[in-house]
Amino acid sequence: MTPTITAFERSPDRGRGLARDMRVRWALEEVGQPYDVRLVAFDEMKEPAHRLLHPFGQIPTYEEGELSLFESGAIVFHIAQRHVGLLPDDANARARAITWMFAALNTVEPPIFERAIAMIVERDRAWYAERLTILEDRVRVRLGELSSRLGDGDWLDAAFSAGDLLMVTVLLRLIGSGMLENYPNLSAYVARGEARPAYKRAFDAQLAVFNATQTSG
Ligand code: GTB
Repeated sequence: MTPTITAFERSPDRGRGLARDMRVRWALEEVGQPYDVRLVAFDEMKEPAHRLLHPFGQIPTYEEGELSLFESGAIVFHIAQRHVGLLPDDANARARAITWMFAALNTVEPPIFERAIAMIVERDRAWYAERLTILEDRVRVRLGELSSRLGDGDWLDAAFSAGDLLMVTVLLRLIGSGMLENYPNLSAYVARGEARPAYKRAFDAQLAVFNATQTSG
């Protein structure tokens, strides 16, 4: 059965692949699972019909027959469990890969997300510069720790896994900030993720959505 995911009809990131449908698209591409996409407008996300799929009125969602999921991490985990390619067979290696999935979403993403939100909603506040410094310091702490653990490895735990997929999507939010560049191994790690054919297919698919909005007006 072909799953259907939801994505922004008009993503505020203008096709840069930063919205969270990107990680779901990438996971589906990695495992070779074709999928359909239903595009939703901002107001539509808050309607009862969409809230049946997503209690918080957001994207992405995932529907597959009777199953309906929300939360990008849970969706990627579901895809990784159902298909070969995103989680190792060895039980301990699998548990470690799942640990990295949680680390990406629970430990590394929060300070990066906080910074991104502050840059949007707090920019005009008198204390913005001071707050941004504090938030960026927190991001740097996590980047330093992650960089130390990655060392000269290609991926976080031997083979590429769903943990790397989520971590790369989290770090991509820092592109253009100048912060990632201070950790050459992390920059190379992100580039390694972006170079994967499955990433490129997913990226092109979401970019095509943005490009279509440019021609349709
Ligand atoms: N924890 C949930 C998950 O991981 O699935 C969070 C889902 C979420 O934040 N969805 C956002 C959404 O639907 C889109 S991805 N927002 C609409 C709303 O809440 O009303 C977050 C996002 C949005 C925009 C950019 N950007 O422009 O760069 C990047 C990321």
